[in-house]
Amino acid sequence: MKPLVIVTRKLPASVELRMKELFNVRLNGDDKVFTKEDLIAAVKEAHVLVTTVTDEISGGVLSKAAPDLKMIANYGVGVDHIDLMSARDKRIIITNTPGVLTEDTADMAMLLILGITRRMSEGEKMLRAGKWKIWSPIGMLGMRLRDKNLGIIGMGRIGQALALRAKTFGLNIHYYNRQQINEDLEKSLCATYWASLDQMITQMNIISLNCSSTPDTHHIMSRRRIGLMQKNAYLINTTRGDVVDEDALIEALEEKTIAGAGLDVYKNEPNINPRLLNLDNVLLTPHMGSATDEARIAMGEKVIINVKTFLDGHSPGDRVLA
Ligand code: 8YV
Repeated sequence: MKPLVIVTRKLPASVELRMKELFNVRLNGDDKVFTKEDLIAAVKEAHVLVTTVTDEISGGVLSKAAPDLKMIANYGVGVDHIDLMSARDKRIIITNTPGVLTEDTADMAMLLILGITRRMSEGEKMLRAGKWKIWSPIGMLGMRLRDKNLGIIGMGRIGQALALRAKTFGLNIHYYNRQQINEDLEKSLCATYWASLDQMITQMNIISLNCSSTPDTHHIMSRRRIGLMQKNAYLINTTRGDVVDEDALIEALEEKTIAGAGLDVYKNEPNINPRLLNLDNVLLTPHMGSATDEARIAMGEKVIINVKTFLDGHSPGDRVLA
């Protein structure tokens, strides 16, 4: 009997087809999201579990895993929904899909920067509601990007890809990162490193969150740090909701102590805080940074390669904890 691979969500057709050719796979035909009970049943039966961001693989779920569960191959980069320490204790290998969604997620961050500073969503809503009466010299004014300061928190793959784009739009690139990136790369991105995140925040017109979500980055944009932002500054988040204190952000947006926010990710996805929905100074998208045909197929390819490598007795390239 070949090892059983259970996939929790419906994946692109070509990915599922290849999985059927290669593995003894159980797909999720109707794409019904697994409940906690479904996940427990899956970890009791599978040798390999293919998860996504919508599966909460807690220590509780993993405590029910049968010894046969050897691998969790995540479809996506972020693994904050998986209890990594419990997985390590149980010697379950975790893999993810880095690299193949970098460009698309950076595009999304750039789109949110352009969209919120030029009030795109607000303008479109006004037009669709039949409220656009006449062109006005003082109507729908936004902020020009050229010569403004963009502060990138997290200068990894996606942060760097955003810096490249933003440079082309004339933004000055600043960044905060666990480690300063190498000098050549810094030069090529025209990026200025800040050792103090607090100091960087006070000087920025736009702040973009591009760090991964870990216990260290939880609420990295805390209430206090949101309070350090300029009144005309914007916050962009394409990583995970928990890197921002969402309640404090909403208050700042309501009280207009900052200019606006472009958000692709939220605290309790897909349940969006209704106060956010009532605001005009936000541009909100439903966690779609990697939502291109190309990225989603490439993510599937990565999962297939990781699982196949593992089942063939080798160490997969994208192991999260080595
Ligand atoms: C994915 C993401 O689509 O890769 C990530 O971490 O945030 C998304 O772009 C999602 O996580 C799929 O699991």
